[in-house]
Amino acid sequence: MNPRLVFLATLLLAPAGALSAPDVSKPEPKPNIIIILADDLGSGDMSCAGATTIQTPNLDRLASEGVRFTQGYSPSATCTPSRYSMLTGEYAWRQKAKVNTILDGDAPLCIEPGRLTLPELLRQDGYHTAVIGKWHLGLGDGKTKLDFNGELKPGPLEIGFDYAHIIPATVDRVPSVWVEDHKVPNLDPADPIVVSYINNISEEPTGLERPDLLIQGADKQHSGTIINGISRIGYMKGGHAARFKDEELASTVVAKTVEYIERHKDEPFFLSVGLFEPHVPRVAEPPFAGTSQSGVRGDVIHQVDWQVGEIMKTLDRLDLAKNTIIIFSSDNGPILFDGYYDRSVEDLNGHQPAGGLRGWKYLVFEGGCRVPFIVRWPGQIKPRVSDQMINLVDCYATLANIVGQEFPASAAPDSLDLSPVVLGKTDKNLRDHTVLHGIGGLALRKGNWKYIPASEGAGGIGSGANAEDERFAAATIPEPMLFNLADDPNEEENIIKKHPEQAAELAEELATIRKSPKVPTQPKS
Ligand code: NG6
Ligand code: CA
Repeated sequence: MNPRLVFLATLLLAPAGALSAPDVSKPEPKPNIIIILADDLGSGDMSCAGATTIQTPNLDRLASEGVRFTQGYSPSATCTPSRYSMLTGEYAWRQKAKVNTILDGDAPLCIEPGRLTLPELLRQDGYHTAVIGKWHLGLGDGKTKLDFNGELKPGPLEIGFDYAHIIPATVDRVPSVWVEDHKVPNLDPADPIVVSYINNISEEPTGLERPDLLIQGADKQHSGTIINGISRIGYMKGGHAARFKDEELASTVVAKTVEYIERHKDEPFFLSVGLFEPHVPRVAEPPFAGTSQSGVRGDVIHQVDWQVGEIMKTLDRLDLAKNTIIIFSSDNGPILFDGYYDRSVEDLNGHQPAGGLRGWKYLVFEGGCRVPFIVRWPGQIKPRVSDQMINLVDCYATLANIVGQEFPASAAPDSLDLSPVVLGKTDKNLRDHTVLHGIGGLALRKGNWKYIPASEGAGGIGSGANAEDERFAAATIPEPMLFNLADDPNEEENIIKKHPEQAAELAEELATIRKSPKVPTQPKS
């Protein structure tokens, strides 16, 4: 046929708009990013990581559809410094006392407003950004006493988040309320909130006064004002209509998260979800009570799994799964007894929360800092299990690189771009070392060597941690230690006397990293 006629026929038959040149330059839509951080979940707490008395089918599915890192680290063995590092790309201990501690519910914001945090960077790249669940990074400027009846700022909205629905600190600390953007929702002005960590300003009973009212017994530190039958750290008065119910926390996280995803399904979003489990106080929602073979701690891990499953289901329903990166991890390692006599120790039934690793939350031993670490991005990440090292502090540079957003190196000084590792483009260990932070101080892992300097344990940190308590006594390291994790993954044999030169090298390197970030410099992929 005459080519001109072919052209004319095409014109007539073509649907409107089909003749314009194909838009080869049209950028792919930016992937949504959801980081889900559990609270005190151990590297052995998922069934895909060896748990048998606890079942985590949704996490197992997430892992089987993405990469599961067996050498994933939290930057610290406690919450505040870990979350600080994840959002800023900077090790929290560089900030000295401000973020080295575990913050109380009325502590000021520990991230400087205006800082180029990960959410702020993504916001500048066109993302809508939100945080739902546990916050624990402080609220207010610290100049005046925080007033929970007024505007709670600066807070998440001043450091890069467009939306926030959070609980200020931990569920075991007052005030036991949610904060939405700058306000406590459902607050009755006739019943104002008063909070103190020093004086008992409440006429309501404390756990010390009325242990008979408690659904879980508690240690002295957790024996302040009783709210919902649970005594908390600190004292609280008022705000009755705004108080959360412990057995509705997980459902609220799910409801708020689903609502948020539905509202923002048509634009790229970055959502940081802080789950409350399996941190104390452990109260399972009715469908999960008694479902595990490891007591209430196992039950609330089932609740973690359910929440992750609901988020995955929502992405599937809205056809967003393929274009959403999910990172699942934990802010620090596990612990059994952490202030409440909830039978987590007695009911363990042989389960190993840290998968057999030495130590617990608070400590720089592997058990305190090695955490579950799963990244799923369908079609982009080849499903696999990887033993490459990764740290939550790397979320910043890695995600920035994946979405193609540049930032000055000084903005996230300790964050490595591990996108080649995450996307499976290299087998190399681009992170060959990591600094670990616990209540006793710092430690360095380099390759398979692990060096822990001598330290006085909890004495120096002023976190409210009681140094006489055996949980914290383990942070006292009388003699420096050296382990080779390849031969001795559970840090059983201190081989410092056999390898003094190796220990000296790591000690020097730790000192150098303390002084200046990103040393040694990031290896090339
Ligand atoms: C500690 C609490 C502990 C827990 C922790 C914070 C005492 C004796 N212990 O100070 O129960 O609340 O802080 O945990 O007060 S974290 O996961 O948020 O870091
Ligand atoms: Ca934690």
